[in-house]
Order: sequence, then C-alpha cells, then structure tokens
Amino acid sequence: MFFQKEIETMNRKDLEALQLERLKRIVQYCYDNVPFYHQRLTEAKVTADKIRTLSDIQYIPPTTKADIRDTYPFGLFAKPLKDMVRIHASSGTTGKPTVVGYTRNDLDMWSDVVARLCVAAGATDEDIVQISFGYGLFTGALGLHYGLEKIGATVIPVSSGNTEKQVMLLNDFGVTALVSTPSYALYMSEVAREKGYDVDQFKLRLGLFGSEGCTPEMRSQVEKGFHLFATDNYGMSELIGPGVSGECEYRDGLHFAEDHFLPEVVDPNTLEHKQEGEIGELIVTTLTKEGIPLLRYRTKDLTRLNYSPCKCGRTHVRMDKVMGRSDDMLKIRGVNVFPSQIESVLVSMPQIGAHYQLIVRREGFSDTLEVKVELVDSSLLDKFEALENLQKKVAGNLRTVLGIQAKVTLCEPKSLERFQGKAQRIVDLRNTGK
Ligand code: DLL
Repeated sequence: MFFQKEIETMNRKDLEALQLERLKRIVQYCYDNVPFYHQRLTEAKVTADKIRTLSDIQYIPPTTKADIRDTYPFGLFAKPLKDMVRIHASSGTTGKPTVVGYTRNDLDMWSDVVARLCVAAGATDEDIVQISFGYGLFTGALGLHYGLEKIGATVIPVSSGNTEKQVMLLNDFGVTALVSTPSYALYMSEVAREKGYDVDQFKLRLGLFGSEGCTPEMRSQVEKGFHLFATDNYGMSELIGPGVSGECEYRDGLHFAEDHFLPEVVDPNTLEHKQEGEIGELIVTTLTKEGIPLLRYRTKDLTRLNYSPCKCGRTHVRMDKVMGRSDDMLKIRGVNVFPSQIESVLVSMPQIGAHYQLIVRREGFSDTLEVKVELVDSSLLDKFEALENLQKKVAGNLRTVLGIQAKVTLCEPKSLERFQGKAQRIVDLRNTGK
C-alpha cells in the first residue's frame, strides 16, 4: 500500500532530475532569504547556477547544530514569523534548544511524508492509534498525529507519562497501533503484565516506533511484549521531525522521503563521500522546506545507504537503521564502543532483562565501563556461584564483541530506571570528578 504511489515509486532518473531542480531552487532560496546562507555561500563561491549535477552538492559548506544555536532563536528562518504557523524545538541537554519554524506548506509536506511512512509500515484508516510520545515542543507526537489523521486513522493523543493509564487505554479502546519509543513500548508491556492484563487479548498489531535506536534483538523483545509487528521510523527536529525515513513491511532499511530530503553519507572527519553501503555520517539537505531550509545538515547519525530496488516497489533510497551517533560513541581505553553493540549482546541473553545502563568513569588515567543489567530471575541473587557464573558469561560475551573488559553488575529485576521518551542509558562520569 502507498500513500503517494506516483512519487514513492518514481523511477530514479526522474527522481534525480526532480532533486537537482529542487536543489538549485533551495540554494537560491537560502541565498536570497537567509543572511547566514548568503554569507556562507558567497564565501564558498557557490551559486545556484553553478550546481549542474547532484554531486556538486559537495561544494556547499555543511550546516551544523551549532549554526542553528548561534543564531538562536529564529536566525536561520527564511520567512518572517508572520508566515510561520508552528514552532518546535529540540530540548538539547546543554544550553538553548534548537528552534525550528514551519510554514503552512511545511506542515502539509510534513503530514504527507509521515502519512507515507505510516502506510508503508502497514497502518490504514481502520487503525486506532495511541500516540504515547510527549505532546509539546518535541516533534514526535504532533508529527505522527497529523500524518495519521491524514490517512484517516483514529488518533488517540494520550501523550507520554502515566503508564498505568496508557495501558488501560490500550486495552479499553482496542488500540491497534502504538506510537512511542521502542523502550517505552517495552516498559508499557511490562506494566501491562504487572497490572494483570491479559496482553494476548489486546488488539495491538502494529508499532510505529522511532526517535531512538533499537537493535534487532531489542526489537524482538518489544514485539514479544505486545505481540505486534514493530517498525522503525527516523527523523530529527531540525530536518522536520519524524517523516525523514521509515520502514516498509519488508523492514530491510528505512525509505528516505527523497523528493523532500536529499541524503549523503560522508566520513565524519574528512567529509568525503562514502560509497554506497559504507557506514558514515548522514548529511541531509531539505529540498522543499520554506520555514527553516537547511543545506547539508550534519545529523551526526551513523548509517549507510542502499539504492537497490526494494521488494515493496518503492524506489527511494533506503538507509540502514541508525547504528549510533558519532557523539554517542564511547571511546574507552582507545577502543570505539557503540551502545548498540552492547545492547545486542545483552538482549540476546535470556537470563537478563532488556533494560540496561552504561556507566563510564575515569579511574586514574584509564577509562572504565560498567554495564548494569537486570536479572530476569531474582532468586539468582541468593545463589552466589550461579550469579558469578552469569556475570562472567555476560562479561565474556561483551569482551568478544567489544574487545574490552567491562565490569558487569547484575541488578534486581525492575530496579533500573525506565524512560517514557528517549531512553538515556549512558552515564558518562568522566570529567565530572565522580
Ligand atoms: O526524535 C524526531 C522523531 C520523532 C523521529 C519521532 C521519529 C519518531 P529529535 O528529538 O530532534 O527528533 O532527535 C533526533 O534522534 O538525530 C537520532 O539520533 C535519533 N533518532 C530519531 N529517530 C531514530 C531512529 C526526533 N528511528 C535524533 N533510530 C536523531 C535511531 C533515531 N535514532
């Protein structure tokens, strides 16, 4: 099923011609309407008419999150506030948020691209969809909300929090599709069982999950939790919110909305283009956005692209599930460690649960990694030998995959923190003196 079949299955030659035309137009638009880009493009001696092929994009200087922050709050807006009909912002852990503005056309485009990914994932106008992302400045809830309304689904805007009530509504309203982070869905399924619900009786069949990474191992835990088909979609507030890419029923990569977002994958250090299939940092140019157009925005997300045709008939390039952020990568005693590698190891071991925490410390001149994970069976806590054996086994499996030794702490079931939005599993205590 398609939402906009003609565009989603357009042959690549026509798609690339459309992208080139839109790329030239957006470069001119940025030059004319955003003083920041006027200066950047002038300095780089790039003009719209110099862009003859899509690969000429490499001459455009990239834009970073710092560029948006430095012009806080509205400095990169290409339209006056009067033309903006919505403002969102990403919270950011430090300092000021990054602020984005949407014109009416932007909201239309946004709901179209979200509608596409929902239909690609299998949602229909028959679905009753609970949105358990937080409504507010975060783009997740309202983004999915309007896309799902556009396809005629029945939207229940519950927002995040109050997990017991979430579960009650899932049950009482016969919800068929759930929108949340995968980690929150997992937590909800635990609460459902704790509260004595018969999850087999739930009508849930589809998960539209996103906003955080999720390994295949974790995904199958989430699917078991609620007996649903879990799909992944990706986006970021600076680019639009959710809607940049999403999985179809074959779940073999996330289809990019390539007529609106032009992806590149580069080496994060040299910015040189990676070959198709090679992992690097995703850079995205918004081809049609009016409110805050971005040229070559550095997402810091690591992935790779696959241009081969998909069984579903969509021609738009697929990106791999995000394997991590370049700034989430932990450098421990000189070794690059991705939290997703740790997750794969932990979640595939039946004796331990799917929630975990990674604590990085500096001891003397050396970095240490502690992996805290919950036991499935708390009676093991009284069996010293079995506990020690399991601990060694987890540490051994981690060492095989990561190449470094980690301290493994086995905790009581349900003792680690649960998250209602993006899970924050890394606690980096280096440079904090703790
Ligand atoms: O998380 C937008 C979104 C909302 C996407 C709901 C999908 C569903 P931000 O809060 O700006 O926007 O965070 C963007 O989250 O750069 C990635 O690091 C991460 N991220 C988003 N989706 C995925 C995903 C929204 N499917 C940042 N897999 C991005 C892995 C994801 N990471």
